[in-house]
Amino acid sequence: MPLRWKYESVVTAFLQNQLPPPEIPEITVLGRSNVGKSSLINRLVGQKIARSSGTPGKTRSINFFRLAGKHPFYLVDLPGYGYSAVSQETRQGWKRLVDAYTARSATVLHLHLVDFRHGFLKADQQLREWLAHQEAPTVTVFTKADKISKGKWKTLLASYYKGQEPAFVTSAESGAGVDELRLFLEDYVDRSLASDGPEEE
Ligand SMILES: Nc1nc2c(ncn2[C@@H]2O[C@H](COP(=O)(O)OP(=O)(O)O)[C@@H](O)[C@H]2O)c(=O)[nH]1
Ligand SMILES: [Mg+2]
Repeated sequence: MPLRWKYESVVTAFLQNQLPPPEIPEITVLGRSNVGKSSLINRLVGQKIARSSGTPGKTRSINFFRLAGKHPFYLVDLPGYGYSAVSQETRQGWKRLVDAYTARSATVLHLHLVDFRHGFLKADQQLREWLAHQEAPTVTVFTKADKISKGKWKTLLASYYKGQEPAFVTSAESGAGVDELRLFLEDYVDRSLASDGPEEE
């Protein structure tokens, strides 16, 4: 039986004072609009909890999905950081919200979603620069792998990815790689809580 998470609730924050208190570990899902953030969240949870749309750059809110595995945690849907075609004013507001979000220091891991067909685009390089300044580590998750024939996965992955940390190749469509990612995240939440707790002799 593959691991399952129970979906408990969602908090939507448009403004800083709507951010939930930093009480449980948070795993952030980020990447360009349309890269497949909402679809992957839905596939990981096995339920349509995040709205997926074909229209990029619509979302101006941060969605916190409270899930329970062994321990409760938030999966956080954080839409395109800084690179949406919006007015200067909207972008400033969005930046303030994202800065307030990260300042809470509840994030234990960032998942950077990258389209497996395209690899790291300019927007992804910008995001990586931002991520490099964040406290929590980043893991790369390639999306839409169903669009590439499986025989090409290994070579393609090697051509994009030279990092040391794990990278996942996934498809929200076929479910490829999703069970592995879920297990990894569950384990990550566990370990982040263990390392937070009181030291034992
Ligand atoms: N073929 C395929 N399409 C996908 C996959 N994941 C997402 N999509 C499609 O890509 C579009 C954007 O997905 P969405 O999850 O809304 O992206 P978001 O903007 O990053 O949240 C939608 O039309 C999805 O149906 C996938 O794994 N395979
Ligand atoms: Mg989305």
